[in-house]
Amino acid sequence: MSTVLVLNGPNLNRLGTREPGVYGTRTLDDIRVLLQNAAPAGTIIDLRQSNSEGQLIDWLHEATDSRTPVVFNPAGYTHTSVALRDAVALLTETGTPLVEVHLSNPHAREPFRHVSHVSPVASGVIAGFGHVSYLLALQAVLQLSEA
Ligand code: DHK
Repeated sequence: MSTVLVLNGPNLNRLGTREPGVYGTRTLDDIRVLLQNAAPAGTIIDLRQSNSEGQLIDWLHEATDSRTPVVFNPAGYTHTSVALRDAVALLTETGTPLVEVHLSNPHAREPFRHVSHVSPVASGVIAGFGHVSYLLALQAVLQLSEA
């Protein structure tokens, strides 16, 4: 059995009703089911969400210690959090992959969304494909885990 941790930052607990024109109509639980169905047999999708930066950092430390690959949507913290960036760097420095994911394409949106503090220390970034971004990110993180 292997695990992929799928971490989600602030306001993503409101997916489904939050700005559906931007983020789509699927809930985070819908995305969890899609990912679990797409995952190879024996892979557990451990999807978590928090509105708290500290909680997300604690989960990244947990993934670092257990060498668990991560798909991470830092949501609004993408553009503001040096602390999250540092926690992601701790993880990826160990050789454990982390794919940054976004439902929308932040580069096609307001200028303040064009900067990601996480991208320079992530293994890669997938953005702009709605819920499909998560499926692509899962594929990528699994491939990187095998490498
Ligand atoms: C989600 C958010 O909550 C925004 O703050 C980011 C990201 C974009 C997304 O597209 O998944 O700017």
